[in-house]
Amino acid sequence: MKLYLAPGACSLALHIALHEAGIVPETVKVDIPTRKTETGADFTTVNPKGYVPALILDDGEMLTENVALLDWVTGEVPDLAPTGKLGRTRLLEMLTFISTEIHKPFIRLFFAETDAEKAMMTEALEGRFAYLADRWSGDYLIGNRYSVADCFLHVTLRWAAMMGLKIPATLQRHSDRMASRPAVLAALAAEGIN
Ligand SMILES: N[C@@H](CCC(=O)N[C@@H](CS)C(=O)NCC(=O)O)C(=O)O
Repeated sequence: MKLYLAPGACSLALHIALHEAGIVPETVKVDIPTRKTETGADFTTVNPKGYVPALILDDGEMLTENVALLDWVTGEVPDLAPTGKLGRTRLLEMLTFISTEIHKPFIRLFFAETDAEKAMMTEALEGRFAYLADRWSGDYLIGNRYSVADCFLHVTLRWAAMMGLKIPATLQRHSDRMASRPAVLAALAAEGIN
């Protein structure tokens, strides 16, 4: 299995989830601005969408899109998903929230061209983290059970720290706990970051 990633980018969520699932993928780093892989190949010939993550399965199938990929991991290892009648729906609800309401605004924050845009995205993101913190119970994001959603949240909390956002104490504790998980350490080491 081969994972195309950019170190520390949203692809890190899948990378952590794969390690949690006991899957150690071959990794290929992509330079996002040039869309070249570390071997100098044109990444768009692999994934015409041009963005990471892209996962090549052993049979050659390619999977893209964080929500689908993280859901796929739970198909491989159901222990990484919430349980119960609404478990999968709650997982997709949370992954979609992180993807569309947290991940995408971060992209706007990273590339904000004015202070006003930066302030607007900062406020929006801090509000969304506060929303999660206000509904938090237990140690994990959904139903007090560790899931692939925690992997995705962790990556966005790393970005929040990097951008100096205010993080609620509950989420900071989650991020600190996540940082010492062997799967997180293994994925970071493979990406050459800390
Ligand atoms: N819809 C995709 C978006 C993935 C995405 O935004 N990846 C970023 C890194 S965090 C990227 O590769 N951006 C390059 C680009 O959009 O050209 C997903 O949810 O997986």
